[in-house]
Amino acid sequence: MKLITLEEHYMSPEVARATGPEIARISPGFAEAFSGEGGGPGSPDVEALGDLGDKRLADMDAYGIDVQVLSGLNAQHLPSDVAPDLARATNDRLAAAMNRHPDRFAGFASVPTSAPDRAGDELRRAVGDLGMSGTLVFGRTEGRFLSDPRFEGLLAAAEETGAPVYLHPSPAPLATTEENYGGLSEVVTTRLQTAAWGWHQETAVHFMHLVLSGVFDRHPDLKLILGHWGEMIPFFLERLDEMLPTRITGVERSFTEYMRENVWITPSGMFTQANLQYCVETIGADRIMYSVDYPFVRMDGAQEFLSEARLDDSQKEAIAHGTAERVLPNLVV
Ligand code: GRE
Ligand code: ZN
Repeated sequence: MKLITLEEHYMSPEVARATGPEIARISPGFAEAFSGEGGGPGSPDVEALGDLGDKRLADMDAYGIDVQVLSGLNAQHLPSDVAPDLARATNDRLAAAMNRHPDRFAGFASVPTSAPDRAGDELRRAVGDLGMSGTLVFGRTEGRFLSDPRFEGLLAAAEETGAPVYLHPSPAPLATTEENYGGLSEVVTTRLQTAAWGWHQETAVHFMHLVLSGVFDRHPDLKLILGHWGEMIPFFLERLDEMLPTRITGVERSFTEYMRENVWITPSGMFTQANLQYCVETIGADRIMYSVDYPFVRMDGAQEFLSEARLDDSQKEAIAHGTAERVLPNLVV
């Protein structure tokens, strides 16, 4: 089965250098807890992370991944004075890799959200001139959700170009982290606040802010993608709809309706059949796209997970590639 995967990362060296201090400030212990050296869970294959060529393609070939939609890490933590230039450079570098391998690589742009007036233009350039398929945004920027008025230009550009915003987890502000996750051993605190739970809870809350502040009412054609099976939201739709009905929220639709009309979800390498079955039932196979979260998660099992699923072939094809081809602009097929 042809596989197109959407949450597949690479590290741009200049962005890594510029964002290092901010990551260390808001997520102390992060580098130690996830250093590639020890090869612990969630530790990336460092060589693969930096690679936009042979190493990555060899892994894709070995595990039957046809196309990776690539995204650079952590642009939302760039200092505002350097963010526009570094986002631009990292997008140019990604576009060059896409041009070298147009049938294997597509791209989600890095956008300079810490210089928000420039973010919409960079997304338009990336989609219009560089052939990218959307943007992947690492959570909050300087503590602000994407519902903050400063990001209206970015959301308008995403809506107009048809480019989805993939909302990826990222460290919460330090105070949130300390309040909610402190008091345990450093490695446990760091993993609990990040990839084990905190990132996902915070991304879910971010999505709730988008809904409740009317982002999807102002931008009805905005497309949002959530990884990790919708960052737990599908499993709480009953509760959200019941406790936050439209007569209380004042927004136009229910959480379930926004999930079915503006949002697509991906597994991010969480290959659990029960989650897939549940999300197909509640959200629909045509709103699920595929992702591995390479190289934080390895690609083995990506083909088997879908081929073994208790779904009909048309549902499997939609999840494996069909929905991505329909929803993402510029996807070379
Ligand atoms: C990611 O997806 O970006 C990621 C990390 C670190 C650990 C796990 C993970 O950056 O999924
Ligand atoms: Zn990821």
